[in-house]
Amino acid sequence: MTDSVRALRQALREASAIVALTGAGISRESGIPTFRGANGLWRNYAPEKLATPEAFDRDPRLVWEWYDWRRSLILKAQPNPGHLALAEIERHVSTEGAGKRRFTLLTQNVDGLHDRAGSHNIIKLHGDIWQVRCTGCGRQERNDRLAVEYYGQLPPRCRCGALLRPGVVWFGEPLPQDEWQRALNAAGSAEVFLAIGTSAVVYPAAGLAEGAWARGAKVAVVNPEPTPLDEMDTWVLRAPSGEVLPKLT
Ligand code: BJW
Ligand code: ZN
Repeated sequence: MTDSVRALRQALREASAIVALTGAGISRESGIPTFRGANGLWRNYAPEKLATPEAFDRDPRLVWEWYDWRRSLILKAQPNPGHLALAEIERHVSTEGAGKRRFTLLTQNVDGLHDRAGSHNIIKLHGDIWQVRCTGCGRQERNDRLAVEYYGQLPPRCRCGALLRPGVVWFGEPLPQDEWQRALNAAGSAEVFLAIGTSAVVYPAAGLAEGAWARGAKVAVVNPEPTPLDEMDTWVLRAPSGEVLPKLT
């Protein structure tokens, strides 16, 4: 075990408020592609170009096909040791802490793998791929299959006649207000802030790590590649999260 891993493990045992922010990288070892980087491409489209209201307005069928492709990968995937380790850290904190210690998981991911791994205190900053919302009447529903099977056609339509859309946050859209407020509160009082598997280029989520650091939190970055957060430099663990996180439990 490296010195950084040992020191972080000790800090996690002692901290009364721990926050983890996860991104697509934590699900990479479950077989789910990240957004940025070569393996994120789908039919030659960059994901950042598809996750926009403009792309949906232009070609809702194309955008739904991309979400259904991602749904199909997630249906086949299992939580990996990284997801499981975060659930285990939360369990430790809540049992040993007797209500005095807090663990909050902020995720930018929409895949639901943290829920399936057994985490409870999860704040989903960018929505949920299994949630669907009507662009007309605003009605919401959940389903757990491919949209093309569930609705029989792409793009699916609401009973009111308007298009249904994935219940996720696209570029240019505000994050859900309640989740964002809770995330700000958690990050603002974190003693240890873990940034795991995120390129930390998408705001406002990336700013949570900066905010926590500015208020004195120790920041740990878990990522095989460099990120802008490495500058904060309490601990930088440059390895896949499925390898590192189990060492912290
Ligand atoms: C591993 C690994 C392994 C690999 N282990 N790691 C300030 C400055 C500039 C711009 C802005 C700003 N504030 C806002 C903006 C605009 C914009 C933005 O940030 N743009 C930047 C890109 C420049 N932000 C927004 O538009 C946001 N909304 C907003 O600000 O609203 C304001 C508003 C207020 C009031 C009214 C109206 C508006 C919304 C952002 C929404 C982002 N949505 C997406 C899609 C979600 C749905 C879906 O999944 O389809 O979110 S885009 C995509 O990026 C997705 C991700 O959650 C997000 C972050 O990506 P993530 O998770 O970091 O993944 P990658 O692929 O980037 O990185 C993976 C990492 O894993 C890499 O570092 C690898 O090295 C690593 N890795 N293997 C550990 N095994
Ligand atoms: Zn409707």
